[in-house]
Amino acid sequence: MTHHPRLCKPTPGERFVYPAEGGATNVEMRPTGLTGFLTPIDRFYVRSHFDVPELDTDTWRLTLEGDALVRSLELDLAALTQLPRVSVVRAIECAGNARAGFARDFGRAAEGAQWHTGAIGVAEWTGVRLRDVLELAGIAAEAAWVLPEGLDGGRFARPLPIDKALTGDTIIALAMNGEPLPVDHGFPARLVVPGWLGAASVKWLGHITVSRGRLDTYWNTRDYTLAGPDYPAVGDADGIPITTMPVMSLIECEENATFDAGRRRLFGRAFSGEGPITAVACRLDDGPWQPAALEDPGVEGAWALWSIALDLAPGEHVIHVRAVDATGAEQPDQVVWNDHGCLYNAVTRCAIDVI
Ligand SMILES: Nc1nc2c(c(=O)[nH]1)N[C@H]1C(S)=C(S)[C@@H](COP(=O)(O)O)O[C@H]1N2
Ligand SMILES: [Mo]
Repeated sequence: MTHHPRLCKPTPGERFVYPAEGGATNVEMRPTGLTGFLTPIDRFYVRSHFDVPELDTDTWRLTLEGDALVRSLELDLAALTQLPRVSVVRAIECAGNARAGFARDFGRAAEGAQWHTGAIGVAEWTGVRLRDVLELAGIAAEAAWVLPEGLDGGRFARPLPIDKALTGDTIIALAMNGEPLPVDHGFPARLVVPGWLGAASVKWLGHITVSRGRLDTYWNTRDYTLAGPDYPAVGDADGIPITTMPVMSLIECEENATFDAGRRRLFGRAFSGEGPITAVACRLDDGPWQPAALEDPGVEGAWALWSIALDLAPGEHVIHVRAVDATGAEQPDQVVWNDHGCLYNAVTRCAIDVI
């Protein structure tokens, strides 16, 4: 196995931004230039903790073991492709998306890559159900936890409960937007765990343990937790392990973009792991909240597109956006500080210049 020093796909500045403190393996999509509903591969953000491993389809194997499986198994790609093929359109969003908001609101940065709102994407993922793969090994009635592990240098791994693992849209993806899974996104096989933080969707999948007891890793006990003065430690974890992503939105506009005065239509997207988006409202500066038009895609686990026409007068302004999901949850005015800078979802803001 050879290692690439960083990302593999081209990440030109017209389409991507490298967040501060993100290193060479993390890149987010620019908020402008999105056209269709899906995020094209050449715009999809990448979040990798280690160098990208180069894996070979001929030698790649997925091994399954654990005290809640009837038998251990080793599967090659041919064995996976014999299972029923499924395609799902789902968002993957990093738990650290919009982390830069903490620095802006609290005057000090939370640890980690200073993402703006581009660490999210929606793709069509094609592959096989995780459930079908686990059933090949026989799932014991006592099965409680599933630990998928990546084949990257640090063997990134994060557990999920058996119920989530057995949900029909939790899949092992082999393709993304109709292309073989790109190297940066987990070639040849990655997990897709809809609605959950991106860290659950383990890339370069190589090993799965199914167990009767808890299986913890660094990434659900020391990172990807809500930790800090306002959050309790939970068992061995420094805070509350993150699962579902809360309601959040993005504005398809660069910070400090220039607009000509007049009536202008602004576009954006909103997503919640808890359920469909039911409303989006916008306000200019401290003006009244106005409802945005929602394009309901009818796609569970993906984003909704919104737009609004605003009358822009010359001067500096701030656009505010608040999305609401089907559970009634909405983007709050302010978030509570957490040390890892996760789940920032306060009202989305973008400063603009109108001339
Ligand atoms: N093996 C492995 N899987 C991984 C990661 C990683 O570093 N290694 N990063 C996780 C995190 S934190 C996120 S947000 C998503 C990002 O997926 P993407 O790079 O395809 O956008 O992958 C997850 N899966
Ligand atoms: Mo992430």
